Amino acid sequence: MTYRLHNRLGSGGFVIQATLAAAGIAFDYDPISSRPNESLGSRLQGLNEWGQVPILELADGTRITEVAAILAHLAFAEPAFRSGPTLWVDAMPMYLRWSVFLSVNVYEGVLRNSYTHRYYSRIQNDGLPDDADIGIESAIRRAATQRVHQAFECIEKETSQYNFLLSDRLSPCDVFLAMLYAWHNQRPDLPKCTWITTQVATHPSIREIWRQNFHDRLDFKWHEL
Ligand SMILES: N[C@@H](CCC(=O)N[C@@H](CS)C(=O)NCC(=O)O)C(=O)O
Repeated sequence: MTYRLHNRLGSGGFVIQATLAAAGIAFDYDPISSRPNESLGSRLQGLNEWGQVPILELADGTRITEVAAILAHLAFAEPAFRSGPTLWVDAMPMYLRWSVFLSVNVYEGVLRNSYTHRYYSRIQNDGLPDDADIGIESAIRRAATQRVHQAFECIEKETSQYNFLLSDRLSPCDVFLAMLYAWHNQRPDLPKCTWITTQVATHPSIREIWRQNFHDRLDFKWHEL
């Protein structure tokens, strides 16, 4: 087996699981058990000091973390990952731009909603006075949700000439966007992001993987549309 994907069901490794499967690339799946929004435990710590999934392990034992880095590696290393029959990386510069944009501006914003206490604790440690603590968790969540929404709006505007992010064909970036958009706390009211998410969740090569990961975790059943 060339690749081993360490992930927790319903987590960011969905993107890697779905894109490897869509590209027809064999991999071994190591399920890490824990609940969403909870720490992933000592076994994971041994694999990734930062304590997060996904982790893609290569044949030589190298372990790559960070969804954007894994997507970049696979696009460079695997022709089937970038040139069909399901996934197409039609423009490498834009592929790098949008996968990193999704990581740093959207995924990070989603984490502020899921793990708000991390950002809050840091503020407390910085010595803000007590009265600044009132309502700060909900303020962080609201600001993060707004910022994530703006990031999706930016993507819609900047890619308006195409159906998908890079072209009129599905790319791994679209799979990444779909997961993050489905996680977004707001009503799915951005037309392009909604359309891409529906295409990804109902894609014949992806629908079952979406169901396994998100059926029990997301109220909105994108894969049943
Ligand atoms: N920047 C990372 C974020 C990965 C991430 O936040 N993964 C979550 C699951 S969706 C996680 O492992 N959370 C556990 C934790 O942070 O303790 C990436 O792009 O891969």
